[in-house]
Amino acid sequence: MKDLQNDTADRAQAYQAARMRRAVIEMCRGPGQGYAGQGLELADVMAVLFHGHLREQDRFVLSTGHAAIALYAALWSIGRMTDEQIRTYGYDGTHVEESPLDDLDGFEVTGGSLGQGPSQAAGMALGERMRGSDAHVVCEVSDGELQEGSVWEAVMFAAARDLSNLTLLVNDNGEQADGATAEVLGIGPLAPKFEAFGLHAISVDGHDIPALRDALDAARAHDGPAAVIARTVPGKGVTTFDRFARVHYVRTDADTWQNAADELDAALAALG
Ligand SMILES: Cc1ncc(C[n+]2csc(CCOP(=O)(O)OP(=O)(O)O)c2C)c(N)n1
Ligand SMILES: [Mg+2]
Repeated sequence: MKDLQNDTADRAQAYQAARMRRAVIEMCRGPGQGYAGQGLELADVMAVLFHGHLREQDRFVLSTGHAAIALYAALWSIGRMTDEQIRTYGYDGTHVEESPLDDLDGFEVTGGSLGQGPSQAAGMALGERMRGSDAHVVCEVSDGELQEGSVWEAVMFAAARDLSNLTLLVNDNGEQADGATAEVLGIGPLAPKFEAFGLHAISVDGHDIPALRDALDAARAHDGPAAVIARTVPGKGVTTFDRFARVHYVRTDADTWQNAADELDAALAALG
């Protein structure tokens, strides 16, 4: 018999992911541009994190500054940002910048300079342990960021200090600003690499909500630091965005944004 509790959680998180995707389009359609691909690809991960996995005392570090749109959507979905706030995304003078500042509620670090989050998150995890807290730190990091040496210093540090309260969540979308990550500077094979550096590594489909939930739970339960490598698809959820799948930043016309909004409204209605 299907587990009713899990079934309900799947549906609730899928619904929240659909809401977040719709919010991502709402953020970009005003200025006509933004990091829509990243917002859409991270929605399932964010739904699992912000609608179940993260507890009050836990900390979420978004290392990939330009993926801030995904965290804005998540914060909006839990009522920590308003419609009015998210609609200022990317405009001059807004606090809701394309790359965020750490003085914004929900943002632990300023992430525009890539590759810094894992070190900061490892420091937070050590600090939480030293003060006797049971807080867990989850740090998102992109595949492109894994080309930064600082990430691997942080991973070695996490292993050396046995930071069981740290999970690295890799957004492995196979792309970076200048093309396919494998072609710019290959980073694989990722799981054996993290294992060799002393982390427990779990690979997962970044759009499979139950599998993501299990992977994050297993990483949290593991006696030592862990990496969850989530394979994601840029622009996931909007079929007309296939042509943007290899585009780091989306700038397009009002009709295209409207079509995306219509498709996501239909997806939401089907789930609601
Ligand atoms: C330290 C640093 N080096 C270079 C850049 C320029 N840069 C901005 S985005 C980006 C691509 C990073 O890869 P990823 O986050 O995987 O890109 P995405 O999948 O979101 O397209 C680069 C190199 C930067 N912001 N910081
Ligand atoms: Mg990438």
